[in-house]
Amino acid sequence: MPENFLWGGAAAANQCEGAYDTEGKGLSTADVFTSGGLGTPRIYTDGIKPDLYYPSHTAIDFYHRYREDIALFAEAGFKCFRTSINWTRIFPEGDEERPNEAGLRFYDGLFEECLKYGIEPVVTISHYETPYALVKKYGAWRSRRMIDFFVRYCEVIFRRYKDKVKYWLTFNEINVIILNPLMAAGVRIAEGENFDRVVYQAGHHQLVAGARAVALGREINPAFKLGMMMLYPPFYAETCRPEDQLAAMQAMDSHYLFSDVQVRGAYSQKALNIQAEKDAVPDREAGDSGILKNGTVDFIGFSYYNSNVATTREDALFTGGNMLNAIKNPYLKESEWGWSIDPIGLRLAMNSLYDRYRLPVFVAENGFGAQDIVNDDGSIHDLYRIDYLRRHIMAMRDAVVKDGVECLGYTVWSCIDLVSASTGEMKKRYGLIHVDRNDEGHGTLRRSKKDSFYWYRCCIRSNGEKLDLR
Ligand code: BGP
Repeated sequence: MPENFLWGGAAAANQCEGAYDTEGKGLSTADVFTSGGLGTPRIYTDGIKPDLYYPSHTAIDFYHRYREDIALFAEAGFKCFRTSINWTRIFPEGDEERPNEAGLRFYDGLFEECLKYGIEPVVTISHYETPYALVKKYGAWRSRRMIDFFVRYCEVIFRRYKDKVKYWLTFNEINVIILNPLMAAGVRIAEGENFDRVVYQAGHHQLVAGARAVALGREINPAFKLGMMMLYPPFYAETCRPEDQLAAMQAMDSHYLFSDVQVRGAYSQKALNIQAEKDAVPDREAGDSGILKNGTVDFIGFSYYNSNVATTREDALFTGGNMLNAIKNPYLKESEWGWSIDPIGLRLAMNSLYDRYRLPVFVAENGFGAQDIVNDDGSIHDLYRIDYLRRHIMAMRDAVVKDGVECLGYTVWSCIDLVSASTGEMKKRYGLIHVDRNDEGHGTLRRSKKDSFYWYRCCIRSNGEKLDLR
């Protein structure tokens, strides 16, 4: 792999920090999601209900234990650590004039701790946690007022951390707004509303906000690397029937709609047609096209877990998948949660993004959720996770070495066990480091290294050369 390749791990504030009301932090949407499970959706409650369990409230207590955790990341040889800033630590309600100093201090400490070990922080500005007060007062990203609140937040963090953080990602998986607008943007859509109309309007506000943030970041520190982040769901056509091929293309179009704006600075004609067809063209202000043009990104972050299948058949069999249930692919095995395991899909994703945009890509999330067994001696032999990571890293290497894709880094999801975004579970574990905590919120929170920790350390030390299972 290229010299200075950013090997590391990823996490998100709301899934690991806990301390949901500590030192002035306000409530975010993530704090009012109960836990769920496979087939049991998480419930979004109106405020906190005393008799319900909310996994983000303590999560893995990274807030108080980050020094210990970052020391472990350093031991694994991480070159970077991707995490997010909890917006509500900085602006508890989201619309204040002044930030919360205690929240800013927390991230000073966190980033300094990373830098102490030579670990580059890669920071997502908004990862699935909209300030809850903004949801109540303005309907979150439905409202154009969110743009100013978001930009104010960005200005504060860009100025504060300008010498500590170089890599920024604006919105986590921006295209997920079309799949889960509540999680991605704090937007709940009432029955009878035009779903697409609401989603594309809220999405437009995020695109404008993101572009303004990029332009501002560049002004504050021209050395910043400002990226976008999308969920990349490669769609295979089920057959070579032209109709299936068209279905696959159209499935991808709905996701490229967002990245095209962030990379090229304008909606494509096809995107406008998609929106018009659904009677969902967002209201735009006169200055918006200039803002979008002026705020294009430097690199493309994306998450990749599984691939999908597109078909025109109506009786197709579905299985799980990240954020969207996928049609079963008979050539692929699946995880316990039904997500297909497809390393070649990662190579295809990297090629498609690079060929389309000619900008460096960053594999910001890739990993394997599984139940782990802790043996009596404390060891955890997570060979299945090693196998998944190994095969995906090999595919990434092929994309870089054989296909010539420019790739800045790879951050495994996740470096440490944390709360699952879709199910709220702890038992769907992704970490290289185990955390003793269960789905009911019990456990010592003790950290211990899994076999995958040692394996990944070896991979990083050899810059992606040594990927043997043992
Ligand atoms: C991505 C999200 C992450 C993360 C991951 C795994 O879509 O950006 O926050 O959680 O998916 O998904 P899950 O936790 O639902 O298994």
